[in-house]
Amino acid sequence: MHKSMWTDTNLSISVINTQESNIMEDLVQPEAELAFPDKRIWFVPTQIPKPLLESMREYCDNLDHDTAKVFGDTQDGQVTKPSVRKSDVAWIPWDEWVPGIIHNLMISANELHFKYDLRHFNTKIQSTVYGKKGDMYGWHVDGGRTYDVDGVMCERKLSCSLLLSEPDEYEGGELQFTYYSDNFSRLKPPAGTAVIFPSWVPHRVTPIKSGIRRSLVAWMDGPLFK
Ligand SMILES: O=C(O)CCC(=O)C(=O)O
Repeated sequence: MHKSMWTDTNLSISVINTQESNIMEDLVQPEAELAFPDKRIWFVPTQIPKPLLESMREYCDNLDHDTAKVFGDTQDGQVTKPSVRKSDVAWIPWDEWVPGIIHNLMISANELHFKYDLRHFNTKIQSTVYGKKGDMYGWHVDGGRTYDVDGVMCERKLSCSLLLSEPDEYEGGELQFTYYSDNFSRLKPPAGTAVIFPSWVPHRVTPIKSGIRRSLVAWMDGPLFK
């Protein structure tokens, strides 16, 4: 079953392994009571069978990965910036079978929980490999850039990370979220878990100490939040 992890501003939580922890049970809030800024992390233990997860990994292994980039300080496009982001990424066209699984998860999460006005997937889906010691992605938000689609200003609104690696395959590499100084989550979910969150929530992937962490990352866009 999908779960919403809601965090109170007075509560500091740490979810290292969602299978061993029942803390999320206590944090589930009735949907109707959740205000816009309280709709944050939505977990889907997708039950994707192991052989299918393996096929997804194989599919990603066959892609040409390149050094991940970030938006630079100017409008000149994307640059590599190892102090901010170190990993390898490849891009999957969104009409192939792997993104199809993720898009279903995102559309479902939106119907059940976020209820944003979403229009489309604006980019390809990202296969991410944190495969070298020190690979990481520092604090960032996925949203914040706006653009015109047929006269409608749009932005990234919903983000998804689908973990393809089991927690015991790598050390470090926690997916962390922060929202207010006393509200912090540390996640290392089982392979096949989708973590879906608003693109405005600050998050990071902590440095890999050993092993390889693989994720599939996708975004959905729509007219600006109002
Ligand atoms: O790898 C992940 O789980 C998340 C990566 C991320 O935050 C991003 O690519 O924007």
